[in-house]
Amino acid sequence: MNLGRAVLVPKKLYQLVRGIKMSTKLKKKETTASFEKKVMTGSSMLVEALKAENVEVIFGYPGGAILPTFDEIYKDGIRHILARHEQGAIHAAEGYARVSGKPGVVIVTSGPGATNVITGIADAMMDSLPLVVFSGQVSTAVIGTDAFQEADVIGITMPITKHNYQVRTASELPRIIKEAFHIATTGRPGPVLIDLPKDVSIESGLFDYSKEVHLPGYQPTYLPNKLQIRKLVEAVSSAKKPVILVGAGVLHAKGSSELLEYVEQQQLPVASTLLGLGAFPGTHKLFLGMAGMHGTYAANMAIYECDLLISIGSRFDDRVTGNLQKFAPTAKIAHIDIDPAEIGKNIETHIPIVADAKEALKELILQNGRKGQNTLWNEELQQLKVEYPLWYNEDLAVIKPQKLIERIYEKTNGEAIVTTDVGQHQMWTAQFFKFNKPNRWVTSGGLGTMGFGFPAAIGAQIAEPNSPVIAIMGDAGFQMTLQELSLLQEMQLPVKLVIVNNASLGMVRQWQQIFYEERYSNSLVPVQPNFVKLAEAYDIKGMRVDHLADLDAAIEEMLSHPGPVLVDFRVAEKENVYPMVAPGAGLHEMIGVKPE
Ligand SMILES: Cc1ncc(C[n+]2csc(CCOP(=O)(O)OP(=O)(O)O)c2C)c(N)n1
Repeated sequence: MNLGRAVLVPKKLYQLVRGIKMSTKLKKKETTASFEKKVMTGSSMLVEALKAENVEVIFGYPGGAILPTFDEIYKDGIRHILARHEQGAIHAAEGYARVSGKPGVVIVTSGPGATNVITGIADAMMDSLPLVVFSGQVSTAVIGTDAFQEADVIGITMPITKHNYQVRTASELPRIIKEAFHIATTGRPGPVLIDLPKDVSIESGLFDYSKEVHLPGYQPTYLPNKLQIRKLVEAVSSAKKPVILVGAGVLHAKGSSELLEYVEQQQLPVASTLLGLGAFPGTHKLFLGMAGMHGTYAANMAIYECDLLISIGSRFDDRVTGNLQKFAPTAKIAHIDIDPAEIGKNIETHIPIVADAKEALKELILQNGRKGQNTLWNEELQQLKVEYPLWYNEDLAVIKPQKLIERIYEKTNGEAIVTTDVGQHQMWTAQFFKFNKPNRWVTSGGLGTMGFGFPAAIGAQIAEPNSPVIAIMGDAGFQMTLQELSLLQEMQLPVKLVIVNNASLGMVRQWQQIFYEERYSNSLVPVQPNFVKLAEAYDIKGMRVDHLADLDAAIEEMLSHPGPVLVDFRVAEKENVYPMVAPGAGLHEMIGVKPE
């Protein structure tokens, strides 16, 4: 039965929000080899299309509605990683995408399989990660009847995907897959979902995998408007207190070397968002550190006092800005972003530049504008870096979590790929691990998803089998997706699992201590599992470290072990992340800037 074109759910609102710009021009892009046209089933088409897109690995979990596709995966031999929970599969795909720069591909079944990837889809949407997610669906004849394992995945994922499709005939599948990869990876990257009813995956149609995508309504703007660039060049020339705020947009655009060149050309100080870390070298003299809630004093004061703030690929997240009324009150704001919907969303912008970050930076370098008179400002900021460094009180016996991160940084020479979960350990890692290279830092920023760090590390290790990968996690977050120990055991990936064990939901405990008069409601977990035995149950080396005296040797043993290792580091339980911008405060109103 041919029902004509796929049901393209009207998504204008979301298209606007995520920068899918309406235009009448035709987009043509040649990315794939031409594939022979032939008649085949929907599920064979899916596998053929993935090969045409040069997909090397799929993350997924099978079930009834997607069985024809898994049968095809079996016959074809295309690499599929069987996670132990769909959430594990999608976070692994996110880690893979973050490190490789390629789209992560996920295949799950209908109903619970699909709903189990919702958190990951929302996470990828918030952090602009390219994913193509296939969800099985019940047959077209029973859609809408509450059939077994039916869920309205199109409805559920509408606000958390860059686009979604429900396929209605096999012959439209090649076009849909082609479009999905194009949409996921171009412009501002994001997740695209394809809902595939079982009968469509069984029926036959003509496989015609075109080289071209025709999406007249989707035309991301890559090249900057030269007049706007001119305005920015002039603003930089006349600025006395300029600062750059760099976000993950620079990483997505692969624009790190251009950023470095531009910064050195103009001698501009740089602050970073959480997700932007690594886009600019963390040990560079002009780097001020992370800005925002747990940012450095120098970065936050630079933003508060600057007269020109140049945001490149950052979206002025509330964790970065603090109280908007008090944000950069005397600054002219320039905002470079590929997504026009971000410009002016949170902050009034004086120089908007809709462009790919790399292209905009290339143009700025080319213009080679007159440098601003900011030597004094740069010196002042250097002084702030020296006077107000990140700090913690040392202890002679107990392992301070900050110390743990510092020592891991030093012992890996900062070369490792580091993933984190969400909480205090995440902030300490962002503060104390200096990322000098792009795409070594994998964390859940926008959604703040506990359970992300471990599966993301598996995906990162699959993307880069020869690089050291360390997952730094809280005791609570690790337990949200620890079922993937089974996958780690099976694959024997050399991922190092670091549990920063403070026997509590640390970040929650910190907020309760500071803002809820120490009423620790459901945040203390004094009874902890035996993580060593847990690791050993999966034939993974397990270690526990209680004393500072054993810290260095334990880190060395962990790093030199050829296979996977889990280390339960028992750290100081009541340590807080400082400095901190309390909710409602401005960036200049940080607490805990200096030791008490
Ligand atoms: C799925 C999910 N549930 C709840 C939260 C809220 N939350 C943020 S941090 C945190 C505590 C995390 O504890 P742990 O993993 O031990 O890390 P720590 O803060 O101690 O380093 C919680 C509950 C969240 N971010 N994600």
